[in-house]
Amino acid sequence: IGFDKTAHPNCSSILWDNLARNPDKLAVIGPIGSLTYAELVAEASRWGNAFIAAGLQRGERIPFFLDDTPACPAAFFGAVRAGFVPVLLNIQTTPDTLNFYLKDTGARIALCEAALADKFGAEVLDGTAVAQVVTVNGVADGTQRIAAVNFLNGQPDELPCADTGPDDMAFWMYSSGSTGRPKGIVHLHHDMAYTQASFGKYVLKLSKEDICFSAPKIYFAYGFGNSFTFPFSIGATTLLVAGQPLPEAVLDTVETFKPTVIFGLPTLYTALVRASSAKTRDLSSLRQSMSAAEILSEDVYNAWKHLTGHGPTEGLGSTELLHIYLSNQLDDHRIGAAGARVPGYEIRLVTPDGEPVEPGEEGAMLIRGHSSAPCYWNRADKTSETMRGDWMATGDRFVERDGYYYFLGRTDDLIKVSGQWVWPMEVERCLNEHPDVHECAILAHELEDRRMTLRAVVKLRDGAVHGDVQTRILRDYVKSTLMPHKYPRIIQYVAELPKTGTGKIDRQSLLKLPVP
Ligand code: 3SK
Repeated sequence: IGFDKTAHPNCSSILWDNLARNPDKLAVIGPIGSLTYAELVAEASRWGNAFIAAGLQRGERIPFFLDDTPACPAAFFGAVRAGFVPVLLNIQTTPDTLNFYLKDTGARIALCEAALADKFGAEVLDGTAVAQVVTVNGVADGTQRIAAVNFLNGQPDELPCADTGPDDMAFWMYSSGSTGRPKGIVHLHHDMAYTQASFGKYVLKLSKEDICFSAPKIYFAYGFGNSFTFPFSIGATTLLVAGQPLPEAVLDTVETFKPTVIFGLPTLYTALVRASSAKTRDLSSLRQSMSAAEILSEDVYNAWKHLTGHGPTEGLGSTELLHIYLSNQLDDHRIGAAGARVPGYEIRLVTPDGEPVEPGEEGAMLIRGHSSAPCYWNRADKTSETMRGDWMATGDRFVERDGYYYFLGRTDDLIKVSGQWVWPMEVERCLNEHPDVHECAILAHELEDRRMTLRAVVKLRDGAVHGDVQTRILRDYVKSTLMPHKYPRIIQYVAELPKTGTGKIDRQSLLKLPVP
């Protein structure tokens, strides 16, 4: 793809290049307000200057606990231009994991939505180096809190670029891991430009007139590319909407702001086509829809095509690679395939010994491309397992037919639910702590439409009564203790869990248990 990484010493140029190109064009629109490129650059400069004034040193991490509003790109691009390292955090993170993130990043300053400031209580800050929490989109009481308006007050609206290089650390995201402890995925300054030079240029093909709307949030790598990298790289507009992307709200947003390109997951498209108002909505602004992370069912594909005139284009990516490396083309959809190799990425399917498989045989997928994270922060063990030289082990098993890759399953225990990885053992531990549960096992369950969900097989304690009420209690317990997407959609009760000869839960026989 002829990518010259030396041309990308600091990823803020993705935004700043628009100053010369189209300063008065709308960069961001949405319910909170809009900003032209000139206004967004000025705001980003204030953020960068404020971080410098706060005494941060080059390379220091800044956790972002932010929803999708104009403040997010402003703070992100200001931070990276000034040489700091934003760490994009899922705003549904539980307090103990948030405490882990704050410690792992070693951060002294964190950003937080004012409406979520309660999440930064004393127990979350305990043992961390965080001395200041900057609240965005409002003011919140509390010690160590400062509202963004005050933090930015008086800061200049121009910001010279720090002397970074293409291979310097630019930003992080966290990914769940099969040990339960999340891993900080380190991305470099040239990585965003690489995803634009590959997926952006060869598949997405946005025009300057496009308005992009990503239901997945910026703190997911998928949303990050959709809302930041691709629209800003070519001077298009991004539509940022805070709050949960519930189906009726998403349909309202499409009617009100008229995006031309929508990005979602199969879960969203399924909910949208089933929404009671879907057929009466004006979706005519949409010329293109993208779906990723999981397999989309043919029924949902067809129903969306019926509503909008086009089916979603499917792709698959990973946070480690920053965006999509397998994709269908806008005018060539293979339903059921994750897609073909995106130019700029090399793919190998290998046996458990690392040997290339024969054509048509299944294998574990390795990917190579210049948007690849070099390491997990402070996790040499996990880094060497996953990052093998310049190849990345994705943990997915695939078979290739006619250049298209078909997903067969994982090489580890992780299950992707609503586009996010879940470690079944974490959910098992959580359910086992509920006073009504004697023991349980969590299994992957594929829905008819091919999305994955979790199924719990539970033996209750003596005296606990199974039924709908118990099921609701256990689901709510997981939702509130872990994160909402980790709840088991199916819970079935058994008198005994089958065991292997060594006394372990016999998962093979549980797989044969009929699902109610
Ligand atoms: O397929 C995914 O899960 C993914 C992850 C990160 C970035 C982009 C995508 C589509």
